[in-house]
Amino acid sequence: MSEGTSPATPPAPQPIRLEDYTPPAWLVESVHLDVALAPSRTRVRATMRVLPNPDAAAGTPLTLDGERMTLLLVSVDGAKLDAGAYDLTDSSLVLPHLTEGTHEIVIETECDPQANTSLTGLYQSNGVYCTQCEAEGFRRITYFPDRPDVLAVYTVRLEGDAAACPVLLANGNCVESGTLEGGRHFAVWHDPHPKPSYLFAMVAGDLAHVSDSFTTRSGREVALGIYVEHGKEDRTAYAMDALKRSMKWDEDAFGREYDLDVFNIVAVSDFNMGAMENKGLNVFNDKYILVRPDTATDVDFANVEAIIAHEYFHNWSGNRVTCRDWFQLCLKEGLTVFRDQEFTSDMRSRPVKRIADVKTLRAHQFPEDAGPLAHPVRPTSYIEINNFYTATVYEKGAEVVRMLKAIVGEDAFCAGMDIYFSRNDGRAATVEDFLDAMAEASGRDLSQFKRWYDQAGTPDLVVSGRYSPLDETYELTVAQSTAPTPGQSQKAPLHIPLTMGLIGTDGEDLGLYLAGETSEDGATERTLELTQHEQVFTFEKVPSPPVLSLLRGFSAPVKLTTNGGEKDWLFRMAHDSDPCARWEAGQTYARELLVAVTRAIAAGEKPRRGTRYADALRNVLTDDSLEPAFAAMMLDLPGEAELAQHIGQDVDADAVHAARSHLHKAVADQLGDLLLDRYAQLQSNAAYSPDADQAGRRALKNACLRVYAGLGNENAARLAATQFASANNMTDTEAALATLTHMARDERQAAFDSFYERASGDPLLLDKWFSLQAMSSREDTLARAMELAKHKDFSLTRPNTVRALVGVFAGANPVRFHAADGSGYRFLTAFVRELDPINPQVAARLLGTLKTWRVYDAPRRDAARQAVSDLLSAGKLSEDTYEIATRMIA
Ligand code: 0A1
Ligand code: ZN
Repeated sequence: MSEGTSPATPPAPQPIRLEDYTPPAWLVESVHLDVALAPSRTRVRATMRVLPNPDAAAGTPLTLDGERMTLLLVSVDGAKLDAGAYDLTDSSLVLPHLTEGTHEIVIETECDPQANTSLTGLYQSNGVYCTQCEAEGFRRITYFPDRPDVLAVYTVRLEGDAAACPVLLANGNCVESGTLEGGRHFAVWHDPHPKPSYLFAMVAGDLAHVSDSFTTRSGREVALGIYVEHGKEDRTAYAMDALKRSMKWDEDAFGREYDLDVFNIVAVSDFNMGAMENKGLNVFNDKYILVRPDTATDVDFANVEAIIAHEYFHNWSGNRVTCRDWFQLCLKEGLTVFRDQEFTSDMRSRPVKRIADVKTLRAHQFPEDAGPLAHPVRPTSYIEINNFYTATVYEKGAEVVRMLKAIVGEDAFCAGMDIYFSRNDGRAATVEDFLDAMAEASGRDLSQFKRWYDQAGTPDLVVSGRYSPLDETYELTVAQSTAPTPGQSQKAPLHIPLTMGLIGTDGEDLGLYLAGETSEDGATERTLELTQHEQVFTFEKVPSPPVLSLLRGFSAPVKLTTNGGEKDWLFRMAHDSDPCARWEAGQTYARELLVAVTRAIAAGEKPRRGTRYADALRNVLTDDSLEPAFAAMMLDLPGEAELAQHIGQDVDADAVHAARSHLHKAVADQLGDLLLDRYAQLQSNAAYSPDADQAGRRALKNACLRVYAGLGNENAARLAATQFASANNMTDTEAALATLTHMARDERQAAFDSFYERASGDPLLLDKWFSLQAMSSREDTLARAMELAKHKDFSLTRPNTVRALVGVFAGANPVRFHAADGSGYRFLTAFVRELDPINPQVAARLLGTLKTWRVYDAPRRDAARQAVSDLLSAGKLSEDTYEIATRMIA
């Protein structure tokens, strides 16, 4: 650099593109890893047999990915290489002169697990060594072609201090172990199934363990182990039970059997995501393993069950059949989410699970699809792949599988799954492989359906129905469109399954006779297939004007507008035979009411009190035929974030909050005594069980408390404080605190202080303490969050705690996060800046919570843009955070 010139700006990170995919030039047959564990100087000796890929261009150098390690030695076929014989950069090691044929490459490296706060590669969590290799963490353990289409057989020899690391685990089966001099010991693990490097795992430390076993349907005895910190063994029973149920379910529902002698799970407290499906050695965020009635809520129990299942199901959808490249991530994730959703539906209530999934989709994926971070289920480019573990890839990916099933039918879907698994077993597959299997099994042309993978954005369906009394027909006109998303201005029509019914005046479903069909159908529900911008369906033999019930079972991830109104919604809240559509009728009514209240408040007019809506909820509360969990969902008003999304532009977060509080209070006023009666009836002295029935009753009881608390008065505070004091399970404790947290009353402080004492020394409880305060709608919440970020129990190196405080504030407290003066945004971006050098992955995810900023009004938009611009100009960011920040304000 010459004097007087400023340093050159580093080049902007370059995206990786799907269209540039080329097969690997070299394959790896086998890898032997020799790992000598030490906190700051762990040595890894990798011995691999490599051979040219017959499907790739010959004569290409061998490129190995690697970063953040010290290279100690490279040898080829027994001969050590001089530094001049290879090219070493910050991110790769290239061996340019390999001749054709098979070679043995030996590489020795050293890394520093203790200093690794990014929690990818090899790191320590509370003194336990563990690894996280998805997506590209293996390249921090050794130099290797770290890409999912290079599948190798792994043998791992782990050596460590016997006192510090009595437990030594890796993938597969343990084939040897023994003691060594100097207080050290070793274990050798062999995994016979070829796998990509992202599924590699090892764990070493002083852990307690509980064991059990499972016998597969062909008689293989599998030893099951769950490893946890000492003293936490009594929180593992539910996870173990869920694991055994998952193993059985995958045999029954998908014909998939487990394929090793051992299945181990390790729970660690510091983990970037929920859990990881490493072959035979799943590593979990301990939040999703450790549950006991006094430490975990019903929702926590349900999450444990679902995530255990999810990771286990990956053994086939992800591990046996893996992904060719990271653009195909939905192939394993969407499919596995679909499979875990089906498992939960079979274990619990199918309608309640479906509604819960729709709520999740609407809360997380719809806003993503409508904002600056929108991307297709199969993205076409990325800078940092870790930024694409998104609601779109996971949840919308699962919806796409569900729609496919609706279109091809149950039998063809099952046949297609069998073809997919058997044809691609041991392969790195693509979305096309999946669709080919389904097309073959069903005989259907899925070329238009494939657009769901490539086109971002949530389609809008506008539907109008017209009854003709003269010829007793009902004509349904359906138009579809999708708004432009970043990089995709033109949208083509999608192949959409629309499940519907017509309800007669007596509340009974009518038989459906579609004009032009030769067979007399008469079924009361059917799935229409939309393929064009606009389509008309005519139903015959309709004796009187029906009420239209659309999107039953939420058959497609779309936004729906119909020409129905309040009368229809009320009718369907009472009569729709499809629980999902019935719930949706209530939500639609409440949403429209809330929009009207927001407008009235802004115009200085007297807002409506929702009398008819409250009457409909009264019916829900007194209808004993309803499942309590379903009734609880019916009682929930749409959230403020969802309303903001629904309004879509120039949203004033304070007005939305005021409107929702107004309607909440109005409903509480009108239902007051009934809520108290139901609350009292639902109290139970039965011993706690996390099963769906009991959990459903608690959900309804706590929904009564929550709605009643809309009164915000002394009675409500007393009720919540009494529940807090007398609760004998965490579900009730947390529900009481979640009610008190919004109040400005003495009971609140007393309860939080008492909970803090109880949480002392228990990180999972402390995280609840942080998040219950961060979600408070009180005006002083930001100030409190700033204080809490300096609390002695808060730490930037613990992702769960960061998410509990900052993630909850930004993601679940719209009125305070979207403060008009931008203070919430600045809190977030300042925090992200501090966290970025420590843990870029978590920092980038946190920044993603800003993705809805464009729907807010001008002062908020200006403040959000400014906060992100300031972050970008404040100094070098990680690629993870840089990518999110630039897309956010592009
Ligand atoms: N495949 C895991 C999730 C996961 C993804 C990435 C991770 O690190 C970047 C860790 C875990 C799953 O779907 O459960
Ligand atoms: Zn997954």
